[in-house]
Amino acid sequence: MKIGIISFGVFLMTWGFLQAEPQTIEMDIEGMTCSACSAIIKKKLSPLCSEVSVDHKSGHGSCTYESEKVTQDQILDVVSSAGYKATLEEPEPAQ
Ligand SMILES: [Cu+2]
Repeated sequence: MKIGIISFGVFLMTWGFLQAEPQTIEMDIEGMTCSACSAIIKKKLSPLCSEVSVDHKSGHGSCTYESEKVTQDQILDVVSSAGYKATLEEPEPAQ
């Protein structure tokens, strides 16, 4: 019985994941000076993104989001509302 409930839960999670079509956005973020800055941005983005990574040294941020619920503009807006300037990083062309 327990196993049945667990596998049903796994099924639901997998289903939700397949429906969501997660996308990843890569950003250049200006204005970060220390790890507190990247922590603030991470915290602000966490409600929108399933995975967030921000590095104040490289000025790079990336976040994984569900394209049906969140737009790239919303993510950039959240970063600028925190006081930093985010621009989309164009993916490097494959060589
Ligand atoms: Cu800082």
